[in-house]
Amino acid sequence: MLEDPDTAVDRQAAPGLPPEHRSGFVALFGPPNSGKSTLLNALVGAKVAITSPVAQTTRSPLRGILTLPEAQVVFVDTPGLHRPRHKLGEHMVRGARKVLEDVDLALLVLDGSRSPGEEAEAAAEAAARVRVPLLVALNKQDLATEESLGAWQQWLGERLRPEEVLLISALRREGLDRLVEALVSRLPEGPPYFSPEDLTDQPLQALVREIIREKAMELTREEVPHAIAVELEEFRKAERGDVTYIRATLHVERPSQKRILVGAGGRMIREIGRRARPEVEAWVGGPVYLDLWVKVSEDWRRREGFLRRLYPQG
Ligand SMILES: Nc1nc2c(ncn2[C@@H]2O[C@H](COP(=O)(O)OP(=O)(O)OP(=O)(O)O)[C@@H](O)[C@H]2O)c(=O)[nH]1
Ligand SMILES: [Mg+2]
Repeated sequence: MLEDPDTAVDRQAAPGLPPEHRSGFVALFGPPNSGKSTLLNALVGAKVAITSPVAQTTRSPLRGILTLPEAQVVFVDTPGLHRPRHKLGEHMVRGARKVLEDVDLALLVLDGSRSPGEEAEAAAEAAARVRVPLLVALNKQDLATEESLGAWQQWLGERLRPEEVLLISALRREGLDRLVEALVSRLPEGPPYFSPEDLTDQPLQALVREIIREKAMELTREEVPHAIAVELEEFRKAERGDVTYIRATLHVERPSQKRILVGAGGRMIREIGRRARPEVEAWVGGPVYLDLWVKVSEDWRRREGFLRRLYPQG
């Protein structure tokens, strides 16, 4: 795999910090589709995680960094907790649970616009086990009703008794200042973990893969979005002023899905590239040539070897 940037700063040498500077890690966890990645982006003020209307978008934990004068909050976005049906699902849930073992605070993100149901159970089980302060963000307040919020308040009171429940809309960026305040006040004192200009710890290559996957998910339906995995085959960084060449393979599970992703006369795959390119170029910092290919990798979501290659941290 390609290299991770070394972004960590020396925690001993941080001159000019206020004496009560706080820093720490906050897990964003919860059921699929509750808005965790949207919230991460809103908090960080940049798109560091992909989002989509379909559940189970995020596949591996990733960090977004918020640096304030008085604190640095490292948010860890996690895959939605659910009952897995294949090895990829197991990998996702395992990754999310592991994050909860190693953070300073846990923020359970729930969809406040839907009453608690079956999909909240896996999150409730994980939340009941956290050993750090638990806060709850009832998200999507722009869509919520008194009834749905009331149902959540009752459910939370009976099941989890979090330290604080905050009503927010990640999409509309409402309630975020109060949320950040509630989190920062509970972080331990200490110097920052990352440089102030860092927004994420993901390598450029990981961001590019995810942007391509987001666009492919956006343009497909039903099972297809879930069956897509993106692998970078080549990433030739341009010399000054030149074009960066990126070749990626979009893996799908069946020939029918490949036909959809390629599209008539290659129209679909070109559209994916067209949508991905500006965002990729913004991260790369210059012009990019995206060379996208589609390949059938049968039942890859059930194959350990494939998952280990594409999602090595699990
Ligand atoms: N109306 C509304 N929609 C929201 C809000 N927050 C997130 N969404 C939408 O909810 C959907 C899911 O958002 P994501 O951020 O991908 O959800 P997630 O929790 O990261 O999902 P997984 O990664 O699948 O677990 C997207 O269509 C978002 O635009 C909100 O505050 N209001
Ligand atoms: Mg997500």
